[in-house]
Amino acid sequence: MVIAAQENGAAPDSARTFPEGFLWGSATASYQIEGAASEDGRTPSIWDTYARTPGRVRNGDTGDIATDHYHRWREDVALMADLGLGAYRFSLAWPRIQPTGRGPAVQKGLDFYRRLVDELLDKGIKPVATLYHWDLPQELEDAGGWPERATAERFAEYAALAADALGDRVKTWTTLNEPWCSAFLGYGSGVHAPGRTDPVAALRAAHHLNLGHGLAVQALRDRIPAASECAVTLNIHQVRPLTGSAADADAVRRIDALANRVFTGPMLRGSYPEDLLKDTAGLTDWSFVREGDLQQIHQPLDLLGVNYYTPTVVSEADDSGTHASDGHGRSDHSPWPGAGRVAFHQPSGDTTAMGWAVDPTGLYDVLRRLASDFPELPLVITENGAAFDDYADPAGQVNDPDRIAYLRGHLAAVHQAVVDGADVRGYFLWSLLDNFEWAHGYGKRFGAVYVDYPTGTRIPKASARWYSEVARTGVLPGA
Ligand code: IFM
Repeated sequence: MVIAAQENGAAPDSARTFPEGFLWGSATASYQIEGAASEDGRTPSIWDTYARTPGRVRNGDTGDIATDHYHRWREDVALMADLGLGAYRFSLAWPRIQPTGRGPAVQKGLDFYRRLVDELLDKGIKPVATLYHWDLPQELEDAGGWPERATAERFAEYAALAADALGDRVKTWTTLNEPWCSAFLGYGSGVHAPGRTDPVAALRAAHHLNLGHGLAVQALRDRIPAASECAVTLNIHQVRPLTGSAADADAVRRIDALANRVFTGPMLRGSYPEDLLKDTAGLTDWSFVREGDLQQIHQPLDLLGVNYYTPTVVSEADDSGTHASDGHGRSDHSPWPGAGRVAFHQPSGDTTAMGWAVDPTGLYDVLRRLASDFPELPLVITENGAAFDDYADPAGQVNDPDRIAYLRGHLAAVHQAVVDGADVRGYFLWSLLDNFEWAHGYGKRFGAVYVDYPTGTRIPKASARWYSEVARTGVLPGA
């Protein structure tokens, strides 16, 4: 590991040039930015329901208006063009395209994304579409949600509709965003929608998300040009032991199985990890995995999307363990079914406004591990970034040196991973805009562009200008 000089966001000392063709982009997600929650036929998703439930989201915030991107998309594309970004990762709102989660597509929903994609292409920005970034149509949740196989089948039908409408324009697709959050925060700890707290439902959800991914990849491949790319985006956890003890190493193994290998196993190897099945045997016999499912899930991919923010530090716990400091929100219910006695620890050093430790070495380690475990699979950082307590000063400027330091450190880590052999094809800053940060509402600002919510005014932060220079030149400047 040779990026010690950049640890904790400290600056690298010499300029680093990224490979020719490296993709520089930014990312968003439908519910977090679009607003227009009931326009043009869109119906509630599980996040609409969750956000409207008192006590679930800070301050009672909802995505009803969000950044009003549904109406300001042209301005947002112009912002990206001004910043010189080469790519934009966005998600399609399932309830905008298929409001009940079944049946034909709503033309107005498709038209919105066609206009957006056409504008991006017109400005020379590559569109990268995510099919599912957590906004499940509420009707599908009412019918059982991700714990049920039917949801995976519906997801493949929706993928087909999206591919039919946009497959001639969008050349890179990712199926799911962070299925770990959908399964384990949504159905385990309940800190995400739909807010259920049932460990078995969480494991069933993980399997049906895997199945949905595999079926959706097949639906896409049947419709999009052969040269188009299919991916999935995983928030690979860099799990580290608190001490060198064997007990802590086993805590790492158990969390790694539930955080990472429950997805990479079936998707990229065609099987669930044996140790995961054993660890969770007291909860389920996994009989919801039917014959043939693993073949359906294990589809060849062109890229693996990696989201990284901070490492996870664990140890064996003396008692039943505390999950409060695992960085994923407070709940009396664990998002780690079957993990047993695991304690989560705050890594030392600087933190972002989320309380997440700033540690680019975690990103380096994730990339090196994936490059070694799946050497044939190119990687793309589909999300990386940080929330800080940004504000516009009296001159209307937003200065965010901490975000620049964070990005600098993490880009140095990506560069070093590339130098050391990882095939990383691009980087998407999370996020283009300040937006609805799930259970934190609008209280956490991740954007490179500041949003004044009452007026919708956008102000590129100092970090946006800094990132723009990196994106235009492909060079991470020295300190
Ligand atoms: O805002 C989220 C995003 O929706 C998914 N990945 C993590 C981000 C920051 O929490």
